[in-house]
Formats: sequence, C-alpha cells, structure tokens
Amino acid sequence: ANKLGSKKERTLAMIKPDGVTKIGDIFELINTANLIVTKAKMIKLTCQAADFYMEHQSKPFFNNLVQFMSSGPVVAMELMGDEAISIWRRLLGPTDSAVARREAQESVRAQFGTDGIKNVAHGSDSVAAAARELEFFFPSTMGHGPSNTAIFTDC
Ligand code: RTP
Ligand code: MG
Repeated sequence: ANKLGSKKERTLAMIKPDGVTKIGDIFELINTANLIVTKAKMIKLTCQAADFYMEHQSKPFFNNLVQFMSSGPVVAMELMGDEAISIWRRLLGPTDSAVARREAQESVRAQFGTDGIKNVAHGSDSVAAAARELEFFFPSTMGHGPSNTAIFTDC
C-alpha cells in the first residue's frame, strides 16, 4: 500500500463482442477513472471461451455465454492503477444491463449494454482471478518460445 493506503493493481478487462464498436467511449471512461491500458489484444475466441468461463460451466446460461463470447472478436486488456480490480468492476456496473441502468446510470453496462448476457465487458473479480485471466490472454514466456502460444492453440 502507498502512503494514501491504496494498492497498485493489475486487472484483466475484456471488451465482449457487443462492446467492440463502443471501444472509444470505453477507453474514455477508463482514462477518466485513472486506469492505464498497459496491454491490449484483439482476438476471436473459439473453444477458449469455454475455458475462460470454466467456473460457470454448470450454470444454465453457460451455453449461451460461450456462444455469445465466440460470436465475434473481443479485446483483452491489462489495466493498471490504484485499486484497479474494484475500480474497473465498479465502472462496469451490475451484471444485468437493465439493473445497471436503474442502479448505476454512469456505468459501462448502463450506457452500452443490452441485457444480462450482452453486457459489453468483463472484469476480473479478485487478485487471484486477475492473475489467472492475465496469464490466459498474455502468457508469460519465461524465455520459452513465442508468447501467445496458449491462446492460439487449436481447440
Ligand atoms: P463478468 O464475469 O463477465 O465480468 O461478469 P460478472 O462477474 O458481472 O457476472 P458473472 O456472474 O461472472 O457471469 C459471467 C457472464 O455470464 C453472463 N451471464 N448471463 N443470463 C444470465 O442470467 C446470465 N448471468 C450471467 C454475462 O455475460 C456475465 O457477464
Ligand atoms: Mg464474473
């Protein structure tokens, strides 16, 4: 923690397929929140969508979620800043865009989301999730071969 008691963190933000055309507005909100984009990658997920959302595999919405997440390119980003994980989650707003419009009018999902599944963007929900999700999109190579290997592996 620094002298103001805040923590410098990294988090994984992912613009979902429905959010890609709004990326300019989303960058503006990220900048206004004092977060910095330190890595970015546009990619079309195929089988990796199921891997990424593995924690939800038993949920009733899992198949729709995987289908949606592989319906077009996504933009994965590393965001850095004080309390980046919770700041970005707060900026996203509630999961359901309709709830976001009621409860958090300024949020990303309130402004640009459609419903409970088409909700513009993702954010890591813990330090452990951020580490795992950043490694998923931006694998560290430790000097062993090219980066990107994991994400471009065949399904
Ligand atoms: P995310 O992981 O994408 O940042 O969103 P979240 O934490 O706010 O929500 P989570 O519970 O982790 O759900 C992951 C994504 O699954 C879709 N979903 N659909 N139809 C539904 O009831 C439903 N519930 C969740 C959303 O795309 C949600 O962001
Ligand atoms: Mg989540």
